[in-house]
Amino acid sequence: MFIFSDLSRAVIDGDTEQVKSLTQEAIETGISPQEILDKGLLSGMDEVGKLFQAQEMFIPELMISAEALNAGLDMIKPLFAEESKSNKKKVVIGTVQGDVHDIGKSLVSLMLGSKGFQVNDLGIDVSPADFVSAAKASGAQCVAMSAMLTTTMPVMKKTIDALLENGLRDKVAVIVGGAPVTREFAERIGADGYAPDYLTAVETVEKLLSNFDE
Ligand code: B1M
Repeated sequence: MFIFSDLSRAVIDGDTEQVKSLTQEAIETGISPQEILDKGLLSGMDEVGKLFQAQEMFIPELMISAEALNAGLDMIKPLFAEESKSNKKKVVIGTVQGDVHDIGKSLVSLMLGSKGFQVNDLGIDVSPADFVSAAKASGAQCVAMSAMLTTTMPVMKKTIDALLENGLRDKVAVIVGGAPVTREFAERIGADGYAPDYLTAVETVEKLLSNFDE
């Protein structure tokens, strides 16, 4: 469908107004939010990643593309929320300290919310101490961490250590993800779960928390 390639192009161009208008058109045409996201918005960001890698796009353009993508995402968020049914289990989520990439983390957060989890999204650049205090304060059953830089992956291990030091490690399941994170890395740092994408992340949290009381 042309609308998907047009939407991807608008993300690549960082054209927020065009992203908004095409997203609106796609919603009105009855295209599912999942398709708008995967075939339009994210496929555009995939291309942005390739252009950046090839040094054909630079940081300021990346930021503008991310803003444009987020504008479309904001419009489809309520459509995911309509499917929600509360299950009362609590998840604290964030992008780890030193890391400002928020798109993948926000998608995991959105999908968990749409499945009825009570999500406390701490945003980006979240320190181990902040994960610990949020988990403690909310009585969360799960801590979910995203990292997009090889240099920030070690913060995931530091956060697991901080949960242990604060007596929370056996009370929360820890799931990690993000482009450079692998299952092998997750196992090595003692995480309970790993997911390569936002849909698997939700399935993994559901599985991990199926044995926790509400
Ligand atoms: Co940055 N950046 N960036 N960047 N950026 C990457 C990640 C990079 C791979 C680009 C590259 O070099 N090819 C590279 C990292 C290399 C590495 O360490 N391995 C990189 C770099 C180097 C940097 C800077 C250091 C650049 C610089 O300043 N010189 C800098 C760091 C800033 C910082 O964080 N301190 C930087 C900055 C930025 C921007 C701010 C400009 C912008 C982010 C804007 C924003 O997020 N609001 C940005 C962007 C846009 C990217 C790329 C192009 C796209 C990232 C993205 O949003 N993808 C990225 C290239 C790439 O990934 N190919 C790149 C779409 C998103 C849906 O995918 O987040 O991977 P992703 O999420 C996936 C999965 O990973 C998974 O689910 C999603 C899909 O379903 N997932 C989880 C994510 N979190 C999960 C958590 C889970 C489970 C699954 O459980 C809890």
